[in-house]
Amino acid sequence: MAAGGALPRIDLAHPSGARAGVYLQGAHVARWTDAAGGDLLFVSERSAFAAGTPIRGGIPVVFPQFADQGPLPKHGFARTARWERVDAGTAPDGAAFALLRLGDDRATRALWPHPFLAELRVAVGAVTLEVALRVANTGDGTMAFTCALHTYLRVGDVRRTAVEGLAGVRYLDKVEAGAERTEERETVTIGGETDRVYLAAPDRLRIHDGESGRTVVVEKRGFRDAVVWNPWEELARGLPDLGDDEYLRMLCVEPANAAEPVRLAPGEEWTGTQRLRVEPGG
Ligand code: TA6
Repeated sequence: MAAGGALPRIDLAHPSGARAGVYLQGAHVARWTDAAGGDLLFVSERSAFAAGTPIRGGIPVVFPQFADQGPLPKHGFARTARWERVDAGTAPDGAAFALLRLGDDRATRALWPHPFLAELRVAVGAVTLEVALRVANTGDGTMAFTCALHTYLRVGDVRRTAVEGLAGVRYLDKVEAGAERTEERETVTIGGETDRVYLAAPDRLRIHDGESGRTVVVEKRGFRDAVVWNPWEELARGLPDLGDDEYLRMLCVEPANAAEPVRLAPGEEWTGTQRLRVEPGG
């Protein structure tokens, strides 16, 4: 177990040289480098890495409330909760993995009155990172939650970054007060503040970084929606844990159940998985 600032972290190392770092706070993947040494996740230079403060970058686990869609703290409590390390090692397919767990306690029940068990499994291969969130309803009543893996991809220049795979998909545009629209573009480029929930999005998207020539293929299972977020210049200036120009080096593409909650009867469980795969630039 390593420490980043004061926060304990599990470091994963694949024989190929690929690496990942997972903080117990939030079960937060805050570093992923592939076998070629490419740094794939954006983390802000201003992120505090302090107990109780969300990490700005990496893959925050959003649960049990997406954004401000309810009475809980923004994006729920999972991203600042202390998760427990259950297991870590080498998976049968050779991936380096870690399994972390979060259950309800007095603090979570004060905010959200549901007994639950959440597990996050992170697995690193030579050019892949797989993150699976499993949630079980361990109580006697039905529970409903929204969630996301709020993935900050590192890009050379967001103005030269393209997202492929969203043509024809309906989306809620949070920059336009939640207006519902249809994506017309084969290739979505970012030229201003962007905050969209693409509804029932395709399970595979390609994010092409024009600066490095690198493509990251994002595959999801279990998650219905895909959120695309970049704060752009003005909003970024208002975020104390993001440098003024850092918005240029990040794009969030987030598998999510944001528009409609997941509903679980007692004893039921749900799993959502995201698999990221790097295709190097030519
Ligand atoms: O997923 C997009 C979003 O909900 C945006 O509206 C934006 O606020 C972002 O998440 C980051 O939220 P945070 O609380 O981490 O500043």
